[in-house]
Amino acid sequence: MAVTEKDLQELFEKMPSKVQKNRRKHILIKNGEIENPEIEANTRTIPGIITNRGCAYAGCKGVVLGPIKDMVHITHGPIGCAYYTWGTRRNKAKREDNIKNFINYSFSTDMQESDIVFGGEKKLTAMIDEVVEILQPKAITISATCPVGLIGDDINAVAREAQKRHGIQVLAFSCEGYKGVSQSAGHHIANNSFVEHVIGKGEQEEAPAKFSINLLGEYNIGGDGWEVERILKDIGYHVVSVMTGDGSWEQMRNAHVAELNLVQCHRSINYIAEKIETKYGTPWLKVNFVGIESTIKSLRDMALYFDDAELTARTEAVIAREVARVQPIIDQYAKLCQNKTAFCFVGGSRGHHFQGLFRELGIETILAGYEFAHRDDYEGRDIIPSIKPDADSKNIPDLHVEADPKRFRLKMSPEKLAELKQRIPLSDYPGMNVDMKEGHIIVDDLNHFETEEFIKLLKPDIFSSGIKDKYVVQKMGIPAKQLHSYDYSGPYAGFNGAVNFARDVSMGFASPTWNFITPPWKNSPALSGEMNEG
Ligand code: CFN
Ligand code: HCA
Repeated sequence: MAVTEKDLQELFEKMPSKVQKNRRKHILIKNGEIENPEIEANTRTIPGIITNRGCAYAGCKGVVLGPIKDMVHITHGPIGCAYYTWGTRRNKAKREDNIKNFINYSFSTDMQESDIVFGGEKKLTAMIDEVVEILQPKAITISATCPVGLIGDDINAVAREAQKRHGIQVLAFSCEGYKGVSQSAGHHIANNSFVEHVIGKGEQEEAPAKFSINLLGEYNIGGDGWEVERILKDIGYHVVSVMTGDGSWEQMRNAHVAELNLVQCHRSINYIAEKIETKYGTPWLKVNFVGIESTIKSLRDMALYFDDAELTARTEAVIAREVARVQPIIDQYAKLCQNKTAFCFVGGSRGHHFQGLFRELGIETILAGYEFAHRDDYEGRDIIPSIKPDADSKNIPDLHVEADPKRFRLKMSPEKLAELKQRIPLSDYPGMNVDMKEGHIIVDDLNHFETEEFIKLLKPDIFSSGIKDKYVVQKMGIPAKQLHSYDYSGPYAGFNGAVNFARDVSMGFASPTWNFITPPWKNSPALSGEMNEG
């Protein structure tokens, strides 16, 4: 069943008029006849609406900094903020020789009422000294939570002093939760600091091996990064650094030597890719390792970039071997998924990335959207050149970057790069709106009310989102697959990931649980559509 403009109208009419006016701009029915429809995104959620969004602190500390294993990440603020950004996002990290791993610890100044009244700087200073004495990290981050900004603690001054006192890097992030309108502002704050203070500060001058790459915007949720690295290493790539899944400060400092930056999550890290190109001359390539087809395309684009006969042959050999191994297994699972429909609503890039994998299983995404993506994620930057990818600059000042005179090295001649950009659009990427099918719905910052209304209207076979709405949806009798934490399964990226995803999704459909749940519309003729029949 497709949603019509009339259905949308009825849905909007249930909202107060001010809310209606706002939400109309965030919801679209895909209509190919309207070229490039505008969607409002990256704007403030109406207070009081139940949204899945998080805050700037979550985007900075939880998403971008959190997975870096050899830095101690201190949350200056209440314990809840520290705990939430440590225990819920799946920052998986392996032990490595000569690289410390603090991922299993959560560090917080645990601010109390007296710290709010009298200031928390002394407590923060004492905590840094304690951390250095006990753990001897090479670098520390301090992230500010809301109260810190409100009482005016100067975390930058504390960091500067600590850096002098201990001779290690101490980075302060003014990522108070209320900055910006979502996590997205926090990504930007974290990235700006990395470009200024971490990347390019290592000793290495040359790439340590042929085909050296950085993997940007891969956060290793459920081990995705490990699966991608397995494939890349098998083909013959050398991974200099990953930002930031199972990431390391030591490795990030030498990221400038890589010959190519791969960008997996475009939302959270496009800032870095652009800045590294300007500062160190490293081109970037948008990739997507979610789904078999996208993985194959990404690997082939990379081979085109490096333009080496042996690498290209190896790429094809690995693709052929992997597809032969996984496709028969996926085909078995796909039998349970044919002609099913999905909602796919995640924070940033995954709302788009997982649609391909669903489609490979025979599942069509009929409603999708992002919590906090920007217009370029929906509409595609190439389509609207006036929209800069870092539209967050209206909240967070953009970092001005110039070529680093000591470190800038053209990784490829301008002629060769220009020619390649023709063949593989290195910086051109279609937004979600392009891939959605006719009549399907695109919703920005989907809220709880709309979730329930769209479920009743469209009755999807599977709902994919996060922890905040999963159980409401399951109680409506619909299997819900978390695409943030993967419900503690995974990896879902690469070839092995596609098998895991196919298994988990088909298991969701096959579960007898749904026979024991009566969705609300089964007992309500109006909701089931029975009243309209005959
Ligand atoms: S791992 Fe990434 S892929 S980083 Fe981003 S935009 Fe979040 S934490 Mo949740 S799952 Fe999600 Fe993306 Fe990039 Fe994750 S879709 S909301 S801030 N995200
Ligand atoms: C965050 C982190 C989160 C939350 C997931 C969810 C994640 O936004 O602070 O809502 O289920 O992936 O861990 O996006």
